[in-house]
Amino acid sequence: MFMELVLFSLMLTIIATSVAAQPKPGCQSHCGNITIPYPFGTGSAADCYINESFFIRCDTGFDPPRAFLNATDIQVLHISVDGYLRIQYLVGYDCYNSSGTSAYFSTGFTLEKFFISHTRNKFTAIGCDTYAYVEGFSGRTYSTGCVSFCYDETDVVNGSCFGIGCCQTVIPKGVTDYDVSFGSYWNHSKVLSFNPCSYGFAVEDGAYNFSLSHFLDPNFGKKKFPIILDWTIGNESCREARMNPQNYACKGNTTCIDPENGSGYLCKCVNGFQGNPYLSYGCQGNDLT
Ligand SMILES: *[C@@H]1O[C@H](CO)[C@@H](O)[C@H](O)[C@H]1NC(C)=O
Ligand SMILES: *[C@@H]1O[C@H](CO)[C@@H](O)[C@H](O)[C@H]1NC(C)=O
Ligand SMILES: *[C@@H]1O[C@H](CO)[C@@H](O)[C@H](O)[C@H]1NC(C)=O
Ligand SMILES: *[C@@H]1O[C@H](CO)[C@@H](O)[C@H](O)[C@H]1NC(C)=O
Ligand SMILES: *[C@@H]1O[C@H](CO)[C@@H](O)[C@H](O)[C@H]1NC(C)=O
Ligand SMILES: *[C@@H]1O[C@H](CO)[C@@H](O)[C@H](O)[C@H]1NC(C)=O
Ligand SMILES: *[C@@H]1O[C@H](CO)[C@@H](O)[C@H](O)[C@H]1NC(C)=O
Ligand SMILES: *[C@@H]1O[C@H](CO)[C@@H](O)[C@H](O)[C@H]1NC(C)=O
Ligand SMILES: *[C@@H]1O[C@H](CO)[C@@H](O)[C@H](O)[C@H]1NC(C)=O
Ligand SMILES: CC(=O)N[C@H]1CO[C@H](CO)[C@@H](O)[C@@H]1O
Repeated sequence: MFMELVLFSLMLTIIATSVAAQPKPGCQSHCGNITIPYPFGTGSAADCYINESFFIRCDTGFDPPRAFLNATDIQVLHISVDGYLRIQYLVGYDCYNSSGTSAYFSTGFTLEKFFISHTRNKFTAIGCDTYAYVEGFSGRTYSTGCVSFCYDETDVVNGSCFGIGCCQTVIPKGVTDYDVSFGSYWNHSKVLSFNPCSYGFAVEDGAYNFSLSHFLDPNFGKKKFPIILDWTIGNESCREARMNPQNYACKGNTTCIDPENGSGYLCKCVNGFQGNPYLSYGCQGNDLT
């Protein structure tokens, strides 16, 4: 009996997940192992996605194929109909050797329609002679970042990001474009033996654990970390969007949600219903009563 219950709820979970992840009928459902639910879409048919901004470029030059936001090098790892995307992006770095700068890369990207989630990511910098700034635009130009100085390897607390050798700060609300730059006080000359580089990157909360070994890891600058982006439909509130029924994205058995930041809206199946709220007949009650 207990096993049956377990199996039964497992089945429900599987059904709910696969239903929510539905593409538009007739449209390509996957790119490699990434599921592409409507309002996102890929392929040549323009009605497979709600808007050019939601078009996923599936690059079959990779094996397995990789999903990208169109016209960018931003790789998509997961698409959720709950209003977020998980992407991955490059680490920025500022490296030195005894003759001065040896390598520099200012990472960053510009998004048209999506925002770097300010609640689910942190800007992270590591290094012992390190200023790392994030500059960008969120309706107004902003600049934020963090600073880390240390003089001895033994002062760095391995495994914890509390400001000595590693620091984290929040990313402002509504950021659509972001750029990381670096500065140092002594060109790392006082710490060169154990810390030749500063690194800076936005990363999903919990997806990076600092380790002292990253200071001397020659491959750290090639790493990519996951970042959560928020998406919404359009730029209207629910109230405004409902007044324009042809373009209203929330289908039957749904409610409309105004996200905290204001611009655009999201759809959700009403309580007790599962599926993709952006598809006609997408939200179904479970007929198991
Ligand atoms: C997709 O495949 C890659 C490796 O090929 C794996 O690391 C990743 O976890 C897979 N993603 C999903 C959503 O299964
Ligand atoms: C994707 O990007 C390419 C290159 O900028 C552009 O030509 C194409 O129209 C875009 N596709 C969509 C669906 O927006
Ligand atoms: C420092 O790095 C630069 C640029 O990579 C390189 O040209 C130079 O030879 C390096 N100097 C030393 C002392 O390694
Ligand atoms: C750091 O390097 C820059 C350019 O290579 C140089 O102008 C500056 O004097 C150096 N600063 C220190 C403290 O070594
Ligand atoms: C970070 O450390 C925690 C606790 O040790 C662990 O649960 C988690 O999986 C680690 N995350 C990564 C990305 O290594
Ligand atoms: C720091 O911690 C990591 C794992 O958390 C370990 O692999 C590494 O050896 C440690 N480094 C030092 C210098 O203690
Ligand atoms: C489609 O794109 C335009 C221009 O980027 C935007 O103003 C509009 O709100 C978008 N529509 C949706 C459904 O996101
Ligand atoms: C919403 O987007 C449309 C089309 O892109 C634009 O004409 C309109 O000004 C935008 N409205 C607001 C409030 O930004
Ligand atoms: C609403 O849910 C009911 C019950 O599952 C279903 O029969 C009906 O087709 C749904 N309506 C729409 C418009 O999706
Ligand atoms: C989608 C969204 O809410 N965008 C707005 C978030 O807030 C910034 C600044 O407050 C606005 O510029 C965005 O348009």
